[in-house]
Amino acid sequence: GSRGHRNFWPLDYDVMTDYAKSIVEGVSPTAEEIGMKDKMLRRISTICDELVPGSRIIPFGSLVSGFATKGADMDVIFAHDTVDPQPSSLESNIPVRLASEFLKRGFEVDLLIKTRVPILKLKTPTKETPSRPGSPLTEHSLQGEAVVEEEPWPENVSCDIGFKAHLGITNSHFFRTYSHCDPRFREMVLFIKVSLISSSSSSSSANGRQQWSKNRDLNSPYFGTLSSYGYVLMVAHFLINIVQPPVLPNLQLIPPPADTPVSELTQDGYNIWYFKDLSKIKSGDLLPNGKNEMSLGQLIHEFFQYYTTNFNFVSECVTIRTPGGVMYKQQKGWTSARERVGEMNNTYQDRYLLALEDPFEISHNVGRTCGGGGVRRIRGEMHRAAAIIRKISTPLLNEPAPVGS
Ligand code: 3AT
Ligand code: MG
Repeated sequence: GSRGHRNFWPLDYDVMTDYAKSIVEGVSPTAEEIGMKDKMLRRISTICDELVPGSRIIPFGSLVSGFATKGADMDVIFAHDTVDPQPSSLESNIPVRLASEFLKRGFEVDLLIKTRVPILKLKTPTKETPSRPGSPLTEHSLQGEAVVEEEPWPENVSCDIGFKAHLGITNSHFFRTYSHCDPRFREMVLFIKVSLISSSSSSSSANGRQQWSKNRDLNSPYFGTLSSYGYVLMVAHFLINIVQPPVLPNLQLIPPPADTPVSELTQDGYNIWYFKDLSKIKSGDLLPNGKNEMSLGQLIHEFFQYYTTNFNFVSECVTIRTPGGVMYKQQKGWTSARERVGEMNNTYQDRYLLALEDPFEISHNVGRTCGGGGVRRIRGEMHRAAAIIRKISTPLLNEPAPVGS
């Protein structure tokens, strides 16, 4: 802009760092909440096992990765050895049966089938609003005898159940390992989640000091922006491949020991190897150029600056595993949108306006949910965030610039 001198100011990130830390602390779930969710998982697991003996509930997502904010949803996979991929009727369809069961228990229930794999969205009953009669499933006359619970459920907790074991479980543990490498990774993810993207999970935490957070609505893959996971990839890419010296080592580039079991090497045909030895990771030996000593505030600022000025959204692809971390859409053939047919014969769009390569399923663009408007809004908010940080980090704003002439 017109204030060309601003780049010569040495920025002081103390205020920003303190601010970011207070936000992170404010949105982190308490030990009590984590315990409550563990217990809920066990109860849901028991219900599923009663309905489909031998089935398992496997958690993943932010509860596993450690990137959960207060009130975050729970993500689980329903796993069973003999799930019929082509159910012969609505009644034999496991997602539908589970939906019906939780409806009877007073949950709010929604079954999404337009997604790549079906997702059953559950929300525990609240005292004020018992299960809504207008819930989509009642149209298929799935309600039955209400089940009386021996113990009330914690109110207003959401749980998404997926029906196909997928790399989400692996990638959640992958990022959990990464967050053990350096606490700034989790802090950045949480700060960016609440400051920039979150419209649901942070609004309840009502932190009056948030300056740019109110319902920015940039975290809605269903409505043309990005999933939380997408933002995690953007932060990881920045900390592994961009900032110098890197904050995080590239765990995928460290060769596996010869005796590594195949289950740690490949899954669904994808290379899922990453280095998992926490004691080595924590020793710092994996960072040949020494430890990055930047403050949290500076890293957040540089993150926003990178994505608003250096990263080329049109031609480049965010990648974690690639040495050097630079990849072009052209190299991946990610150039024009195409339609695909999903598991339930539904079609969905693959778009490449924002290209985020999944660390394992490298043919999958995690940013495919982003439309043109979504990308513009995300970039706009990042711009705004960078400008705010620059402002609050510029000391002695009213004095003449110390450098330049
Ligand atoms: P929230 O706390 O829910 O905001 P999260 O990390 O749990 O953050 P999501 O609920 O959006 O994120 O997704 C749950 C997990 O599913 C996270 C990741 O392991 C996996 N996942 C989500 N989106 C994708 C994707 N597009 N590709 C691959 N894995 C994904
Ligand atoms: Mg989640």
